Parts: sequence; C-alpha cells; structure tokens
Amino acid sequence: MSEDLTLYHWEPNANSGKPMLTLVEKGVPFASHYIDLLAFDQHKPDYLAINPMGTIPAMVHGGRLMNESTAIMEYVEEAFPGPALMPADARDRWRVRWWMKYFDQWLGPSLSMLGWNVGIGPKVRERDPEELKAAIDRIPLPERRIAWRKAIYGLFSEEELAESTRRILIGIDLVEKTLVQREWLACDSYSLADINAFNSAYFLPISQGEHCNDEKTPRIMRWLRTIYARPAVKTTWAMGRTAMASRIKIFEGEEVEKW
Ligand SMILES: N[C@@H](CCC(=O)N[C@@H](CS)C(=O)NCC(=O)O)C(=O)O
Repeated sequence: MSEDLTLYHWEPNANSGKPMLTLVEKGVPFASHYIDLLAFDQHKPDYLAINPMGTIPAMVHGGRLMNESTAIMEYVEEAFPGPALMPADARDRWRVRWWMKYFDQWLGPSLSMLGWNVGIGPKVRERDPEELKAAIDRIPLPERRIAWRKAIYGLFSEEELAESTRRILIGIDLVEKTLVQREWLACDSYSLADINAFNSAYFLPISQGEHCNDEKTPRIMRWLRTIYARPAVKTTWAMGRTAMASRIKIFEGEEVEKW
C-alpha cells in the first residue's frame, strides 16, 4: 500500500506502543511523530487539528484519521503484508481479542492509575499552578481532564488505588497460569495479544517486583524476556525519549528506576 502513513505517539507503552510495535513487527514503513504527553502536546491546536480527542496514539493513513490503539493494531494487521500476527483458527482469534479486551478494559486502567499516581502526577506537579490549571482546562475529553486532575493533585482515593492493586494481582496470577498452558498468551504463536499485553506488562517486574519475579512468576518472566529479545522490540523502544522507555533494560539485568 503506497499511501502515506503517519503515527502520532508518545513513549512505547500502553497505548502508543501497541501500534508502534505492530507496525515494526510487520515491517510497515511509517512516519513517526513524537507527541510529548508531559508537555501536553496532545492538547495543542496543531495536534487537535489532527485528532480532536486530544489523545494518543493516532494514525493517519491515506489522509484518514484512526484512533483507538487496539483497533489500529487490527487495522495494521489486515491492511498490510508482513508476518501474520493473528492466528488462523477462529477460537484462537477469539482468544486474542479476549486478551486485548482484558488488558484494555479491565487490567490496563488499573495499571495506568497506579502509574499516573506515582509517575506522571509527581512529574508535572511541581510546575507553575496557573499553567497547570490552564493546561487541564484545555483538555477536550472530560474523562481525561478528571484523570489529569487526580494525578496532578494526588486525588486518587485509597479505595480506587486498593481496587487497582487488587486487579493487578489477579491479572498477574491469570497471566502466569495461562503461560503454564501455552508459550504465548492466546495461541501457539506470537500474536497481537502478546504485543498488546507486553506494552503494559513489561514493567510489572519493576512496579510489582514483589509479586512478579523469577521465583513467583517464572512463566511471565520467560514470556517477557522472549518478547524483549525480538528485534522489533529493540527498534520500537529506541523511539522512546525518556527514562520511561529505558526501563525495559531490566531484561538485560540492569537496575532501573521505577519512574
Ligand atoms: N482507548 C484509547 C486511549 C487513548 C489514551 O487515553 N491515551 C493516553 C495516553 S496512554 C492519552 O492520550 N493521554 C493524554 C491525555 O490524557 O492528555 C486508545 O487505546 O488509544
């Protein structure tokens, strides 16, 4: 397909990393446009003219805007040649979609809440209060405005944080048990489910090191290291610009910071 392809993304992780890694795995050339989430680039007029929702990632292909990271992954899989990232069997395909929904809707928001609470919020909190208030007021989606407000002013409640931790521990257990049954998350081959999940799960050994480690979850650690060894992962994570992306070096045995 010869139409221009541009991906607007932040660091490789949930959600930007999902289409980034999918495109790289398939060998699809694309223009990479880095949007600095911590500088609120996603709410600036230039970007809102492309994606009025003010969220990342977004992809433009042949002049058409596409958002929603998992829907973009499926589009890339179907629209371009390259190694298949969806299995052929209908039940396996269902399982790929099941896992992507599980991460997107149930586990991902909890991982994100804890990340925003200890990472993103403290990173921007120190800035000028008036500037921050104006930045929050400019956010187009009300739900994103609430998330930013809670992260910046430390307003996630104890109950919300406890519920997120509960879900993450259930998620770690489910992924470990699944990887006892098979090598990959959804089927016998590396698929979109692994790409989707890796983007959130790669820092579980860092953020949940007590619960996710070689002794307690050897299958998760084996799975994460196997994915990390893929050349596409190295290429994708090299597009990151902050210390966040370099945390992936934990799989080379390096000491990395939590945030
Ligand atoms: N469901 C959307 C979520 C997109 C989303 O909310 N992305 C976050 C980054 S992970 C974002 O744009 N945050 C910017 C903001 O809230 O200002 C997807 O999967 O693409």
